[in-house]
Amino acid sequence: MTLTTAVPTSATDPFGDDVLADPLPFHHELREAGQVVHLERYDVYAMGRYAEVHAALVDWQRFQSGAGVGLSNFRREKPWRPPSLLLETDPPGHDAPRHVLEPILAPRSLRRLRESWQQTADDLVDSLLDRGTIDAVADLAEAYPLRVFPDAVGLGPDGREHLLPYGDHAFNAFGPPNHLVEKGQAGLPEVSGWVGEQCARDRLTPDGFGARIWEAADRGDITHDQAPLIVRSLLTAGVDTTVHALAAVIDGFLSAPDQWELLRRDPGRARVAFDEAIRWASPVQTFFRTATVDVPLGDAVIPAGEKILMFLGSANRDPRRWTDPDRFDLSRDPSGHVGFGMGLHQCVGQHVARLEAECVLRALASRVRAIEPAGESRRHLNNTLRAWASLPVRLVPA
Ligand code: OVM
Repeated sequence: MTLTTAVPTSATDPFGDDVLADPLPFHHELREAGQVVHLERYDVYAMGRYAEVHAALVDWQRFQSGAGVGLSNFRREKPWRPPSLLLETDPPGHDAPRHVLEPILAPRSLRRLRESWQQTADDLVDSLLDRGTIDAVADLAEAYPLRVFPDAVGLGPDGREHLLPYGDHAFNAFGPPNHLVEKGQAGLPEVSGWVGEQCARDRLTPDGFGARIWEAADRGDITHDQAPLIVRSLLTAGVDTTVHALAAVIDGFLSAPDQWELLRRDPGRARVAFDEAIRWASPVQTFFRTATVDVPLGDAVIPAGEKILMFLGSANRDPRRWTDPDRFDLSRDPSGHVGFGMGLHQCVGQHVARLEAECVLRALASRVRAIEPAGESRRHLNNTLRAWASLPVRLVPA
């Protein structure tokens, strides 16, 4: 076999603690090594450059999701849970669930939530200002989504503490079975059992996203068997993602206090600030695809059936695409970033995330003169998420 001799290789474990804690040096190596790199440790391929990652994301025919978007190849291994009808599937099966969920989470459906979500953000920030020094992760980035999103889905009041551990485990499970996955195993039966139960029709309030999914089954747009799994996608992908995205935007402003001044002067920049944070931090760092055919790429060939790890976070800081990519900069146009993916599978919940972030940033911008570091920040390690465990900050009132 000489096929792979043209492919540069790396012996680094991208899911090792050191890389997860600070992935940027590895991303640089990956981009410099070539269009595609073979990762010896897992015998998979990797892409770190914007052009290649973007091209693969929009090429669902040659880069499929149905074999799983984690390291595990569903053609050979049993998935840890029934595969997602949205994330881990390809057309044509993917299409009905996607078409059902899209309008439920579209901007016009979210309009009715804006006023109360803004009020909740205003109240939360007022209470945080009374305390002065807070942990921007626990007290803001976790607290806010947990106040608005489970209600919007239509969950009951009990057991909501399982949401974050479930999402954290699901995102770990896209990686190899390392200590981060093992850490989640002990509590998994209870957490996973609770999540499964909440997807049933009679557990959901009649006015939420969940009820609307079940109504789509009544119309025949999806089957009644599919409805609970689509509700499960909301519970899997809708909480940890927004938590770590909110933490990222706070971290962005900590890294560039002059940008906070810009937002304060013009709170209309809240949306661009959030998208720039998604580009800059890429809370979802990676997803795999599987080659459906031999894919030639420069001098290399990715053989059919092999997994390819796409580094969204690396593409979002590729200097071939972005000027001064490491700078958190509200004056750039971050659109085109791949932090929400791209193409057919692009994040269906992105408008929910943007609305949450806009409410939080507007509440902060009108009340807070400065956000200052107030202690040691701590990373939270996850095989897929770029996350903070703790960001102690002082909120200086305006
Ligand atoms: C899902 C899903 C979708 C996107 C991300 C994700 C855990 C899960 O449909 O369950 O991450």
